[in-house]
Amino acid sequence: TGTTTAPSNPPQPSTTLSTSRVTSTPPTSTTPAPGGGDGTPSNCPAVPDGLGTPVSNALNDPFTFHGGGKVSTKNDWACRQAEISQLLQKYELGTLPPKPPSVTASFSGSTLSITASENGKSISFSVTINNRPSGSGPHPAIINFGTFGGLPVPNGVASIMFNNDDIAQQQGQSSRGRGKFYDLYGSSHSAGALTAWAWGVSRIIDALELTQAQTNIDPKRIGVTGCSRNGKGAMVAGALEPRIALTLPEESGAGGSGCWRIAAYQKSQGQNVQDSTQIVQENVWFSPNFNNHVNNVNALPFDHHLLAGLIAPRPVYIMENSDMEWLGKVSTYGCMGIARKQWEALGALDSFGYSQVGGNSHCSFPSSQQGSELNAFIGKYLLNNPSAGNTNIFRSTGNVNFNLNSWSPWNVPTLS
Ligand code: MCU
Repeated sequence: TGTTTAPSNPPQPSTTLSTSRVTSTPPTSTTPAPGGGDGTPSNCPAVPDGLGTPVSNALNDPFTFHGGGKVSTKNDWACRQAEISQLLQKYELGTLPPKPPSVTASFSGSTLSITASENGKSISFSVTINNRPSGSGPHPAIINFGTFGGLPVPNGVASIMFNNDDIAQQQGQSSRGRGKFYDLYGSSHSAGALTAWAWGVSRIIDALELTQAQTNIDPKRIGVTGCSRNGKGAMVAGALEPRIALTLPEESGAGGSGCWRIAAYQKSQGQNVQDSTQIVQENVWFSPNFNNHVNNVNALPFDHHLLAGLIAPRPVYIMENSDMEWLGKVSTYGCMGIARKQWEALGALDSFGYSQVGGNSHCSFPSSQQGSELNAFIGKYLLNNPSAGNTNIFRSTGNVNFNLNSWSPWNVPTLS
């Protein structure tokens, strides 16, 4: 057993939803930018108030700032990611709190116990680390949300079992504000369950950083996965936590890898697709603030291609199911086909995979995605094997009829 206490927090850039400047001072440490993005932005343009110009029958331009300026460098991209994260938190996800002043952890048997304290309140939760590889290490691990589905994880990679419902419940409307996140931050905190779970993932990584000598798990090689509602959680965790090395959302559908505008368009054509108006009735995945926008998603300054873009250029492999439109056959294909252009702009197409197949029931992982796709991503990005296979993947076996270019009427720059 080892017990380690976090050193007192270095000053961190604010994650509040200030609309003045993302940050006006140069970075003071190598702490990753909170709220998404791989770099610490410097000299970012101010984010104007308001929703901006509506975008209809197309997805928002990733490469134009909310205030109208163009994104032309990788540093601009880090600024744009910080801006997109702010906008997503403000209008859809709710606020992601920064790391609490005290995070402590201990590891015993296979249980990693975590305590986070702030403002005189404390919460504790634990995760189980299964299949810890023997041998020198440190070894990579995949954080697995909840109980739906689950991926076949190859040898050499541990599985960290995360009971996300313990952090934020998802049992319909009555579970709003319930769970340990809300015990710490108050039941009327703006964060929806997806954001609360991402906060929990960040605390797991904090704990892995504190206990590496005991766990022999490498906090720099952590993947995250979950299926369906928990796939939405995996996607949001990968987007909001830049320490996630590999994001593996399984059948996340609407609210994950699907785009609101595409679903709204399909619904107008009479298709039975999950859309924004339905999803906020069904559950508490999003902030209550999102309710104000679900009837007019064209007004939003983002869609979920930009949520995915918070991951770029880090690696992501998105698995979807072509058998039911409800699960986002078209809305995820179109959304992620356009999201992919962000990895293209960054010269990182080897880090982007979208694979949609059918014939498997919801959340039962199909073997057709295992050998040459999932194993290639895990091999290359968690097991450090550069020859693990091709990871530049965009495919559907579902004969999807969707015009990616007409829905993305903007240029893709080469970001230097
Ligand atoms: C695909 O994820 C959800 C979906 O959004 C819901 O509408 C449906 O009820 O449940 C799916 C799920 O989480 O299945 C386990």
